[in-house]
Amino acid sequence: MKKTARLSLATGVALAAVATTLISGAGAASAATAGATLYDKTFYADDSVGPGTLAASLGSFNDRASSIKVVGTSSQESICFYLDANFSGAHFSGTADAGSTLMIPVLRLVNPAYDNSISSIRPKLPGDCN
Ligand SMILES: [Ca+2]
Repeated sequence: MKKTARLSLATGVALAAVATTLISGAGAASAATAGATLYDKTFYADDSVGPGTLAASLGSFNDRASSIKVVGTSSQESICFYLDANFSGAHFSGTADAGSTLMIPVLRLVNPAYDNSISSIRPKLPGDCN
């Protein structure tokens, strides 16, 4: 089963990404944490942090994310990513439908300003990230 995940930018541009299907069942539970996981390097390499859906600051992971996954487990997950702490500054959002994963392997290709710049995340409110 494949579903489409969406990445919405503050500019209103929407990108589509082919979502991977999560493996469910015994032995795979640890692979499916709902919400966002941020990785220091591109293609999900090196250190990572999994704040899930809410973090007013990312602590030692501030300004480090270079690739991202957003996982929708039992329900759709739509996450806002902010370039400043406490949900402020420039932002964009990523959405994964239930049972799918939004993959952003090279964040700088979405927007060079986003690379090594994410400082907080929270669930997308109805309508917007503002
Ligand atoms: Ca980085």
